[in-house]
Amino acid sequence: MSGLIAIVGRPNVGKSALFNRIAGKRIAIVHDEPGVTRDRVTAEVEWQGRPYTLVDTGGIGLLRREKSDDIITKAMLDQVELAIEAAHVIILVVNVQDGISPLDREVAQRLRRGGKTVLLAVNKVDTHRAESGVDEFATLGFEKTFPVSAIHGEGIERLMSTAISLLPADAGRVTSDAEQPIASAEESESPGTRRPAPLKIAIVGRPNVGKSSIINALTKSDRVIVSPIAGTTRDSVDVPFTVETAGVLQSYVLIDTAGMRKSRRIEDSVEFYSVNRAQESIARCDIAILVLDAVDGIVEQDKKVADYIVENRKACIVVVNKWDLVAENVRKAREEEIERRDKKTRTEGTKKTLTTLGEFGAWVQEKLFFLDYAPVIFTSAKDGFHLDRLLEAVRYVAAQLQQKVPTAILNRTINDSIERRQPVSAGGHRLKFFYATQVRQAPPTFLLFVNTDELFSDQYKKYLGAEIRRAFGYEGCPIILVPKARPKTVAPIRKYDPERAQAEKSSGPRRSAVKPAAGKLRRPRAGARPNRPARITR
Ligand SMILES: Nc1nc2c(ncn2[C@@H]2O[C@H](COP(=O)(O)OP(=O)(O)OP(=O)(O)O)[C@@H](O)[C@H]2O)c(=O)[nH]1
Ligand SMILES: [Mg+2]
Repeated sequence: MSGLIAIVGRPNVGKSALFNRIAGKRIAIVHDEPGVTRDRVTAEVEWQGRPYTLVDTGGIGLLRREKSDDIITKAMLDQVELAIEAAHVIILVVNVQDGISPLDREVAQRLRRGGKTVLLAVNKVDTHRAESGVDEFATLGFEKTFPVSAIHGEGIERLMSTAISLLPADAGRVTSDAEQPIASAEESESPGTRRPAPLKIAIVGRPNVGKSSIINALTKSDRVIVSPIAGTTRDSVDVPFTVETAGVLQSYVLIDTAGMRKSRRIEDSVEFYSVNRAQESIARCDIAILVLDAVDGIVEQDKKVADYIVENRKACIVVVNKWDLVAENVRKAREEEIERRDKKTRTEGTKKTLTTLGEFGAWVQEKLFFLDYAPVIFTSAKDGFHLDRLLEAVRYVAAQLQQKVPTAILNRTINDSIERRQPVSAGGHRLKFFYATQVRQAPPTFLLFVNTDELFSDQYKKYLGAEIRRAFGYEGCPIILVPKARPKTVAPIRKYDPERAQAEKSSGPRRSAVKPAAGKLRRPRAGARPNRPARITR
């Protein structure tokens, strides 16, 4: 059973601070500047054993008549309307230090018309003197008034106990597209809940490439704000999302993030925090979707974001969005190319224009060569082009992240690779491999026992990584190879050990992980084959 409690109020009254205080962690950006939170932020919270969904509506915006043409304000107003529609209990936050503003009155009026249960939280009651200002708010016409200090955590207990008691007993989970409850990974992993944690997918990229549009298109809702103004998304917003394929229900949390700009262009501290939160989102995600703009191509900042994904060793899918804007030109170029080919008019040495998605994909991978493990998908959030492929890629990469390579097959693959290409010796010493094992699935991490790790060059690491990829796929995932040297103090296994020889005589040869004399990996049992999965097709 879960109900929905929405926090509403005009900008800068302390909604986000209250949200954080109740949710118990720093989720929303709190900043002393009006209109900082522009999207709703949702969290699944528990108060005295009762689970419910808490929504920070992101400010009711300015008076309609004051700035009716401001699209962000309008979008914000729409979001609040949505939250009001979906909530069981609404907490209206006002600021005791400002007194009642005309906007408070407008909001209160709108809420009273809405007919939902409203609790009035008079915030910033940090001093005794401030307490006397609380009575003034009675004129807003709400029965239940709660003086609180979100920053100091005062009065929250009383407010929330009342809010919870007012949730309808049968309030089921809110399941509309517009307001699905969020189940964060940590919560899902908590003991007692058996549900697997939904996969966290961070949508990242430069400002204005269409990150929020992709989320809205995938969830078929207006869950996050989209606007042509770069820098619309300020906070990271978690959007729960469920898709059913072939009868299997998959749950994800899509994380909308702020566009990341060059740090020297960051204009204010709010943007600094936004970018910070976007980076945090990459750090906590399972898969990062790097969104590029088809019209702009790949610019320096795209590479920076890509770099950040690689640094964090995250699985990744590259999305080239706004394909609708270039599709027509690409189609024409393709026709011309075919015509040229038919007439054989292309002269030697002329550069071939890219005309197929496959060619474009290869070009993107070449440009982002350090992220070349990521599949490239071309989409249009506007007309829905290839969004199904994007979902397919997400499913595929998620499955790759769960792959566990049997040790025997892994060792045979590495052994064969070494046989095909020996490591180069340095100063008379050659790198020797003893044994390999997969120690982690996400990201796929392999421990390689070697004689000396200093001899394991980056080049050879790259070669072995590529060989593992060739054998097992791991498309979309970085492959991490960790060489582990045999400690110098440990002597190699003695050539002759009478006790061991005796034991082997009676029970057959004992399996040994380390075989220094052979200098190569032990062969796995015959018949074991690497199962390389099919690639994602564009
Ligand atoms: N033609 C076209 N326009 C798009 C597409 N996706 C997004 N847009 C437009 O691009 C603009 C920016 O979209 P947003 O979704 O707000 O971009 P964002 O990446 O979330 O931007 P920030 O939050 O500012 O970083 C809006 O005007 C969208 O309507 C697309 O596939 N095709
Ligand atoms: Mg956005």
